[in-house]
Formats: sequence, structure tokens, C-alpha cells
Amino acid sequence: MSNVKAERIWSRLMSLAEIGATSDGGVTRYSYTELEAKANERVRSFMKEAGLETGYDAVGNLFGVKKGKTDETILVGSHVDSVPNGGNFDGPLGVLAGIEVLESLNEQGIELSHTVKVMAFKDEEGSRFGLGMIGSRAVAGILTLDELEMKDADGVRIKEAMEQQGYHPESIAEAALNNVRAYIELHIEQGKILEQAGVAAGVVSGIAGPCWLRLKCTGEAGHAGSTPMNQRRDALVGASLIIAEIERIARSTPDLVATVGQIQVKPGGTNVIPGYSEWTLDLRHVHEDIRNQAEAKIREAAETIAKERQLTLEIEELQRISPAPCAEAIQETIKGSLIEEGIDPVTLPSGAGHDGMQFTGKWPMGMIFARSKDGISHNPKEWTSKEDVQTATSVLYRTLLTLDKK
Ligand code: HGY
Ligand code: MN
Ligand code: MN
Ligand code: MN
Repeated sequence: MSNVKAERIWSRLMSLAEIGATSDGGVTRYSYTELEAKANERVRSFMKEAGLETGYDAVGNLFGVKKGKTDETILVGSHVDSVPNGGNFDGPLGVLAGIEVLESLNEQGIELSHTVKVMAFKDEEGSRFGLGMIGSRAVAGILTLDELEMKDADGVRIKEAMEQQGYHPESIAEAALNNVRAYIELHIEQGKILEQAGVAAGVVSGIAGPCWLRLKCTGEAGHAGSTPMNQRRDALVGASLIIAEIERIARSTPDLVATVGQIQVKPGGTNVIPGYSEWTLDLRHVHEDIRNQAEAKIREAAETIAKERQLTLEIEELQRISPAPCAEAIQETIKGSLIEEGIDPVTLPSGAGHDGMQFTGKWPMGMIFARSKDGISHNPKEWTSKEDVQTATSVLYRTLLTLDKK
């Protein structure tokens, strides 16, 4: 029995949901804002209740530590930032479950060989600046000063936002960790596989790699009434034709997913032919070569359409992360934990990106998924039952104890 208490996780989840709550029960919590700082301080209070040593690293990743007999560290983590009007489980469940596991061990007076550090990584979602996983990149020692030049919708650069929150861009290298044994993350599945399999939790085989682009079309604004159709350089029509091609290419490539999540049109008058359009593309696949081939086809189609429509096209790369395999040994450990919990192990890929991707090649990474109701996520209707929270957290507890013995 793991002795973890879902009730405690649940009340903390609901408490955290108050910070950045939206009118329809969702949450909007962007990185390096006062709101996120408030959320981090609330999580920090939970870490203190759990008897952990707490602090923030050089980029503002919040951490809570349970000292072990050795300094070799097992990292457990996730994030508390969100997408716009997201759900209340995506990220917080993993952080709060990690705290609960350590609190339960402390309550039982169980000492571990390894030191365990539970972390709330900064800006996993990339919602504000377009660069995701800022905190875990810094922990992996791969965050660059160039990346801190990326701007939010108000033109505020990441480095300025960091400074506003009291962090120093020039010291980001200090956040890099070493002497790490492994990283494990509990996260909601955000899909329907576990629900269809009828199980509360599962083990992740690997994480699909996202490539984010921003495409910009420039044509010519004009009068909607007096400009014949064959004399227009309509930037929205250009965007629409390109997006239709993206959809066609994605639907004809098995397991590829392509999403246009944001689009802007200027000047935006009803009677004005759009002279400018820009939109984002989120392209993913568990195999990098298939993703890259699809990207090449999309780029070619976009250039052809822009030429035909006498538009200028600019394509900006926002982020490109390679797909990340989960360590076989940790997958086996998680399967063992699932069996101890009386669950037939279901192994599944993650279409969603996660902080653990940044640790590929650094230390072994593994993920546990908790069942998502109707597979909904990035949506206020995102939901995982308290019973499933109990089960998934017990699987995390067992996995940590087994890893600690290795
Ligand atoms: O975009 C993602 O896959 C994750 O939610 N950051
Ligand atoms: Mn997410
Ligand atoms: Mn997430
Ligand atoms: Mn060890």
C-alpha cells in the first residue's frame, strides 16, 4: 500500500485552480507573471507542509527537496503554467503528486538512498512567448540567451520578463543540474487510450516531437468593393489555401498531427481586403523523419501558393524538439508498479510534449499517465477522477521506491 492521500492532492489542486481561474472553470496562468508567482508560492507552501526544503533556481523553477543518504538525485516534476483557458490537471497533477509521495514518505519516516527533488518547471506550455519548456531547458543546461530574446504579444522579451520577476538572464547556466539518476513525471494522458482500455494509469513509451512555426503572408490591403477578384493580393485567402494544404498533407500522413492554433489578419476591416496574415503551425510525430518530410511538403506548398497569389511569405521557426523515447528500464519499473496496483500495464505514446523531452541524452526519463475523462485537455472540461489520482500517484510512489533501490 502506498499510503498516499488523493484527498490532500485534490484539495491542493482545487486551491491552485483559484489562481488564474477563468469564467468557465478553466485556468490561464502564464510564466513570469505575478499570477504565476502567486501560484508558485502556494505550491511552495504545500512543499513546506510536506517537510521539504524549498527554493527557486536561477530561472525561477520552484523545487522541494527530500534529502537522501546520497546526493545522487531523482527528479520528479511537471509544471503549473497553463495554456489560455486550459484545464486544472495539466501540469499541477504531476507537481502535487510528487509532493504527496514525498510527504507520505516523510510521514512514515522512510529515508531514501537518493535525494529526491520535486520541481515545477517554468513555462512548459510556451503559451506566452512561443518557446516552451524554458525551465526544463535550463535544468538540462541547453537554454540559450538567444532564446530569451523571444517576445510575447506585447513585445516583452523572455529576458525582460525574467528580470521583472527578479531573475538574471546572465545566470541561467546556474540552473543546470548534474548527478541526476533519473527523471519521472506523472501527467494526465490528454487522450482516450487509457479510458478505452478501462485502466486508471499507463506507462509512456515516448513523446512526439513538436515543431512550431509562425507563417506570415503579406499581400496588399484594398477596397472590398472596387477591387476585381483577379486584381487582389489577399493575404487571408493565401493563408486559407495554405492551411487547407496543411490539413490535406496531415490527413494523408498516418499519426501526423498539425494544428493552426493562432491566426491574425490585418487591417481587419469588413470592407478591406486583408493585406497581412500570420498564423502558427504546431506539427508533431513520434518519428522525426516523418515530421520533417511533412514539414518540407508544407513549406513547398506554401511557397507555390504564395507565388501564384503574388504574396510574400515568411516562415519563422519558434521551436523544434526531437521526439523523446522513454528509458526502457524506467518503463519496466513503471509496468511493475502498475501490476502491484492491480492494473494490466498499457503502454502508450504521448502526442503531447513534456518537460522530460529536454533531458534526452542527459539522464533516463520516464512518464506515468493518468486517465483523462473523454480524452479532453487544454480545455476547462479537462478531468481526472480522485480515484484515478489515487491510483496514478500510488504508481508514482512505487516507481520512486523501486528506482531508489537501483
Ligand atoms: O504542447 C504540448 O504538447 C504541451 O501541452 N506543452
Ligand atoms: Mn499542456
Ligand atoms: Mn502539460
Ligand atoms: Mn543510484
